[in-house]
Amino acid sequence: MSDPARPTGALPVAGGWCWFDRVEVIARGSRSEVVGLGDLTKGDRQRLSMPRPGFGGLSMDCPRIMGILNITPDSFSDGGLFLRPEAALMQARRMADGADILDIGGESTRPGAAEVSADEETARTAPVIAALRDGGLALPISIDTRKAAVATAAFGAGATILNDVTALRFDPAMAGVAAKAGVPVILMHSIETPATMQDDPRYDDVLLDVYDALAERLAVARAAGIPEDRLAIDPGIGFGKTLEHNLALLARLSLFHNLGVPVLLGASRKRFIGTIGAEAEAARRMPGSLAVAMAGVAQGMQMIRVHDVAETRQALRLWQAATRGY
Ligand code: HH2
Repeated sequence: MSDPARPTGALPVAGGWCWFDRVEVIARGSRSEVVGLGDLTKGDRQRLSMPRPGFGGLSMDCPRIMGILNITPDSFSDGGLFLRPEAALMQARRMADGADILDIGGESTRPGAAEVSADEETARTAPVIAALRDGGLALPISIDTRKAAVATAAFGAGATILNDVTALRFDPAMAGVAAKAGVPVILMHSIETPATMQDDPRYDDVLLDVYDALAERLAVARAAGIPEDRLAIDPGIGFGKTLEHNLALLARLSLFHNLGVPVLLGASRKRFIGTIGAEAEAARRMPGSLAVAMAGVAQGMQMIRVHDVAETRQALRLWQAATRGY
């Protein structure tokens, strides 16, 4: 909840801007049940309410905006726009105004996308990251890649966060590289590869399957030497998910706070926004993207990954002011 009429005894969600005074208990094969805080163990209450550690140098007590820079010819909404280094730099500088993090990627992971070689992906991303740092940009930069070689080059050029849409599954060297670099890591849920992930994806229970898979990836990351206070998770909207799957996840995003780490939501301009919002053109899905981003903020999502940074900043300022009442 984010209502100012907050009952005594309500607890903060992850030390942030939302609160809760009841929880929904969800289990496989049985109906969910809403219970009061008194029915939780002390450990449960603590895990859900304690402040999250800072991530990539950013405190997690207010929603953070991650601006997307795709240096690709074929990304689903901005493919080709920022492939030239000068265009990429201009867009990065434009976004740096309202963004808390810049997320730079050199390979499209849209449904059906073909793999790009590590050399090509590095050539697209590392020089732009280096030029941004040379120009004095101080914002955290995440490298959006599933390949260890690309990540290594990006860290060398000045990236400070790893964003892996396969949660360290794709490249066996990735976990070791991230542990050694000492960078924070975003573990996103996905299945298979972009080429095949939308071929009839199935889950027993999408919410609990994604939750369990992320719990398993967190354990793998910790075992590889990446400490918990450097990990964040993301349910991976649109990655091996149908419209129904995406909506089931969005309606109960707050479940993911139970994994004890910051949660990122990336829904910007994705296909389900076009379907429900009746907008075939991805670049025209900003209004729907804002609505979904604010729905995520209302469930305590600590990071929101977006294409339209200035518009999201404006929406967030207004969401915050209108829910606070001052
Ligand atoms: N979505 C995309 C890429 N990377 N990373 C995280 N953590 N979460 C996401 O939801 C996510 C992501 C896909 O979107 P985009 O980068 O706009 O497109 P493309 O993959 O076609 O470059």
